[in-house]
Amino acid sequence: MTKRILSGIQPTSDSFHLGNYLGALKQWVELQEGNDAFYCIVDLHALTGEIEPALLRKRILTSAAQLIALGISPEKSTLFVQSHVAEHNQLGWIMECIAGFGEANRMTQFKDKSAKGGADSTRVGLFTYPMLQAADILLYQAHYVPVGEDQRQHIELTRDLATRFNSRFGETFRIPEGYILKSGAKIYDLQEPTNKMSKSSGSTAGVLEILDTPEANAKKIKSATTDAGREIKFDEKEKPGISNLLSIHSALSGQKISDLEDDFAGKGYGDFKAAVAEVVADHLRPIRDRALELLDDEQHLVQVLHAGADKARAVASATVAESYKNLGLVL
Ligand code: ATP
Ligand code: LTN
Repeated sequence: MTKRILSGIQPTSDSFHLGNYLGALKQWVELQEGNDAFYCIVDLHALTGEIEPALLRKRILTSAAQLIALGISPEKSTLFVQSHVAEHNQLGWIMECIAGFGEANRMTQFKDKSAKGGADSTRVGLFTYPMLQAADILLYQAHYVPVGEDQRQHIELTRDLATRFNSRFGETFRIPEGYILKSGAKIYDLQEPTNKMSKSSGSTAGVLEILDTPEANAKKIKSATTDAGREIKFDEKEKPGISNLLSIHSALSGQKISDLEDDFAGKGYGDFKAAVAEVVADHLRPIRDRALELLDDEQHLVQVLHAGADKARAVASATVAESYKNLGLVL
């Protein structure tokens, strides 16, 4: 049966990285086949951090270009920008009025991020972020929400809010389920292979970016941290660097890790790293080229996003109307 899929990604970096791609976006592409998928660039969520207008605009467009380039088809899926569909704010407010202060205060992402920034630079919007995320999901009556492990708590909150609303005001929302990849979904920083590859890691030396040149990425792979041994073997404890490179190769080439270990038996780290660099370049080159081509025609890109927003709005407005009616608001 066709399932409704909804997910979102923040436009908070100049380029997505390989962790985003292998941990999340590759699944988005797979899930658009045979399902009714809605994919959203959550620009309003990005306003909860530092706001740089010129940079934000550029990053929203770059995000869209990359999503299309890596395989999200605007014909198969509904690809849109959150701020183009005002219903997100409308239902977001309703969710804020359903959520308890205490339960919002238990969100670990808020606790982590606000602890880093300190009280003075923490915005109220960062606190209410999960209620807007709940609205993103519930507006589309999603069955599944493909996300990384870090989003599990936000999905649970979304389910709690929907259940509470339904039982208090009548059946309005589908209760969504997280669609969370188990092992193998985590790609680590090449320089610090015990930390996840992350856009906010401070340095990009260990981050493979989709929009980087193949040469730049090859250089990063060649200087990836490895242990002192010389065996190409998957052992996350003793050999986190080599294990990470094996995971990357395997995820992109489709070859089993055990086969790769056999292929590289007796060869050195240099040969192995060169092979990883080649696999990465082969996969990312066409994505990068297509994204840059799409960015050349900004007007067309914006048109595609507006068309997506029209499709999204049709679904979202029906949900808002239903929730308003059930709340007793006069339509
Ligand atoms: P930040 O460092 O600001 O938290 P991020 O680089 O982790 O950002 P997000 O925008 O939080 O990226 O994540 C987008 C999606 O990519 C999420 O579904 C997340 O789970 C996934 N993801 C991010 N980093 C990795 C990684 N290293 N390995 C696998 N999946 C990842
Ligand atoms: N919080 C998510 C981004 C996000 C999202 C969503 C994901 C905002 N709204 C709705 C799934 C569904 C993150 O930081 N990865």
